[in-house]
Amino acid sequence: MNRTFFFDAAWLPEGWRPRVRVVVRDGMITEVRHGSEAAADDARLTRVVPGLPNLHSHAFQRAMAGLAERRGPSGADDFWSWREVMYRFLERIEPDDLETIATYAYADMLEAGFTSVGEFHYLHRSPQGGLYQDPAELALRHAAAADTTGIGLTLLPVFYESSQFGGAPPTAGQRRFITDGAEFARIVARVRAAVPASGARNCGIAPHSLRAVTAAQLASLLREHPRGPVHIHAAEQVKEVEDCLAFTGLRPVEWLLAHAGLDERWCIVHATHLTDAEITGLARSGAVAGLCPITEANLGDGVFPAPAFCDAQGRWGIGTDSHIRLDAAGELRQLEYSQRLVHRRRNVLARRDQASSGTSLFEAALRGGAQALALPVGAIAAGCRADFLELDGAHPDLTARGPELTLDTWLFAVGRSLIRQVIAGGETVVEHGRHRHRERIDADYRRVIGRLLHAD
Ligand code: NGQ
Ligand code: ZN
Repeated sequence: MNRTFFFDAAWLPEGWRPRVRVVVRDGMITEVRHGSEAAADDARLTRVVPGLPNLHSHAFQRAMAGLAERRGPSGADDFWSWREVMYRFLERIEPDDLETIATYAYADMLEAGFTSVGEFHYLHRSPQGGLYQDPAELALRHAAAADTTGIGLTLLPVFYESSQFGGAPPTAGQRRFITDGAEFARIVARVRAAVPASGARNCGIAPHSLRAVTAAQLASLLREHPRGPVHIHAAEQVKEVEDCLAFTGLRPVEWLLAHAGLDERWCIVHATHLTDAEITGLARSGAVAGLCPITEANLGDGVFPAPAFCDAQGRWGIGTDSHIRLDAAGELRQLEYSQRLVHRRRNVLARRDQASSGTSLFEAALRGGAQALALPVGAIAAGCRADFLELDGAHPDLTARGPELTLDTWLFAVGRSLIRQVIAGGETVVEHGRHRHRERIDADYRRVIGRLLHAD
């Protein structure tokens, strides 16, 4: 489909420019010109920025957002007790349920400012523990949800084999995640065939964590999949760092740097607990740190050492992980605010050559997100997918402010409700802040969630 757009002002790779005209063919930008005149049939938008890539999602967890905010019997609630609640929640999710939940999550993501997503997908088996007739049944439900909503998708099938360092057998709660090497290869091959790579689709692999995958399996996965994104959870919890040290003599990121050949293919999800040497090593590797600030705050993970990592030119992007709250501006605000609270300073992540905190944060997250998803996204430029957010230029908080204050105002002052329209792959998927299929998506979701929560 071909469309032309005219933006009063747009944030291009070179900065804010007035009167920008954009030509889109088959969902991709073919031409960008600023200082132009509008043509009669251009779609007209006020202030426009690229949609943000979301590099880390477990879509099904959206349905349990808000259900684990109650004190447990011991009063010692932490990441691991949350994980038990999450394992119980996923017990009875069937394929249709998963598609409905993922569709709901992706529609919410689009409304929240994310136009592409990396789905770190580990629910492979049925509730009874068997593989489906199509071993990629559940993976492909995410592709269907992406088709329905219009979001760009990099699918990352997860390899999961053990419950602890040293290859300890999986627990009963983990039975739906487990595959052997051959089953995993079939899932990846099936996804690659059913969801061909394009400007809006890609497929990588995700060894779940150093807890869940042995060193030998990781080596063979990397041999068998020499190209495409590789995502892994690492160094999120202090206990995980201690267990890794006890078993291998190295910390998780230290181990990955020494043994996994980290480079631009990799996304290290969380990377919360790092030594100075790990910070420099990870930054130099070219891998992306997959930060999930709102989930990390919700789970009590810790605070990422962002100033040192940014000083070392480290690359990072944003994931929404558990989807406890979907909000692109809110993720970047949380990242900056956690730094302000720890360091008792302001504008901690604003660059030396870019005074605006909002602009510095948004620019880094666009670049890191696009790299981690390995999709042509994250910029209003020829060759990129046409993913645009219209921030309401007529909003009272924006009218008297020049474009260069738009990102600071969005991230820090107004938030998610400033997003009026979202264009994904050239199509208008969100208007007046609502997904175009919102009514049907909500109705389906209400039906599914009612059954999942009240089945017994
Ligand atoms: C996950 N989530 O895979 O959904 C994990 C929990 C684990 C986060 N780490 C399970 N935030 O790490 O074992
Ligand atoms: Zn995760």
